[in-house]
Formats: sequence, structure tokens, C-alpha cells
Amino acid sequence: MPKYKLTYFDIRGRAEPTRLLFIVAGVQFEDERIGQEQWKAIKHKVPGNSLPFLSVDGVVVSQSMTINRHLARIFGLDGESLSQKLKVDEIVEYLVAMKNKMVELPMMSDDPRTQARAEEILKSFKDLMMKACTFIEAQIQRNMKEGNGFAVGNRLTFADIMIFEAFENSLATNINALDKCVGIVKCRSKVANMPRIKDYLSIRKYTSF
Ligand SMILES: N[C@@H](CCC(=O)N[C@@H](CS)C(=O)NCC(=O)O)C(=O)O
Repeated sequence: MPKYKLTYFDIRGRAEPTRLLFIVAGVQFEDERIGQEQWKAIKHKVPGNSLPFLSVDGVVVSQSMTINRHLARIFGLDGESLSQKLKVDEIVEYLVAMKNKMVELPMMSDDPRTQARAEEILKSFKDLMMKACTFIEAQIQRNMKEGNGFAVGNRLTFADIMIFEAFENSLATNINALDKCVGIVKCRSKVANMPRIKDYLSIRKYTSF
């Protein structure tokens, strides 16, 4: 197995699905968490000048979703058949759209223009979350007839990991956010109770996003 080092800020953010992939696969990786000062010092040397990045035996790869898809493929968590892989990707894309909208939120400010912008973004976020929930809930309900509560097929895939992570922030601000989505709640609970993930979550440092 190559030597992996994942570098990101000390938050869940765009790196947490990658961390969860390593954890659930039981693959060793260095979870490097850096501060703003350290980041400023290395930013110009990193592809895309952005975080997270993954070093694979010293070769640096950028773009969180590229990293995730690569690891999901290597760890056999990308779906078994071509049609399952397609479904995994489709689900993931709904969640990425949601997550990308959330990061557009500006820093809190008294400026009414900033507040208006924040409201606009929150409204788009809610629309995207509604779309994601409707699509994913229907998929899980369909899959429950043959599978066992995972989103695709009858074993864990990267789609389940994203379903687990992408709703964390919404649930933190509104515990009832997924009340109408029993399939999604069940799927998230299956992920949270996988032994390696359960152990990781029990010691994970709390960060608000
Ligand atoms: N599409 C990129 C986006 C990366 C991105 O926007 N990273 C932010 C943190 S979430 C960043 O590097 N911020 C620090 C900076 O721009 O200096 C990915 O998914 O990896």
C-alpha cells in the first residue's frame, strides 16, 4: 500500500469524506492538519493553490472529489457493477452541489448587502438540499427492497459516506432536518455504526464545520 498523507485545515470541511474513506477501509494515512500560517507558507507550492491535497508516495494530488473517487475505486467502495458506479456518482453529485453552495456563505457582517447575499445563498442551499433529499430518499427506499439500508447495492459505498458527512452541518443547526427522510436517517446510522467509523467518531475532535 502506498504511503498516504492528507493535508487540510483542522476542520471536517472538504477533507472529511476522504478521512472516512481511509478509516472505513482500514488503510493507514497521515492526517496532517495545518493552520493559516503554515498554509500561507506552502500555498504557492501546491497544485491549484488549494487544500485539501493528498500525497501518495510523495506525489501530490489536488481536488477533493478526484481524491475521493480515486480512493473509493482502490478500496472497492465505488459500487460493484457499472450501473452501481453510475448511481454512486449520481448521488454524490447532488451532495457536492449542496456542499459547494454552503461554502459560498460570506463571513457574518453588519453590512445589509452581505446579509442579503447570505440569505440568497441559504435559500439556494435549501433548494439544493430538498432536491438531494428527494432524490436520495427515493433511491434508498427503492434499494431497501433488495439491499439492506445502504444507498446502492447491499454494501457500503462512497455514496453512503457522502450521505453521512454532507448532512452533518444541517443536523447540527436543526436536529429535525431529516425527519421526513427515514431512509437517509437509517443509512446515516448504518454508516455511523460501522465498527471502524464508530471508533473514529467516538474520539473525533468536534469542529463546527
Ligand atoms: N475544488 C477544490 C476546492 C478547494 C478549496 O476551495 N479549498 C479551500 C478550503 S475548503 C482552500 O484551499 N482555501 C484556502 C485558500 O484558498 O487559500 C476541492 O474540492 O478540493
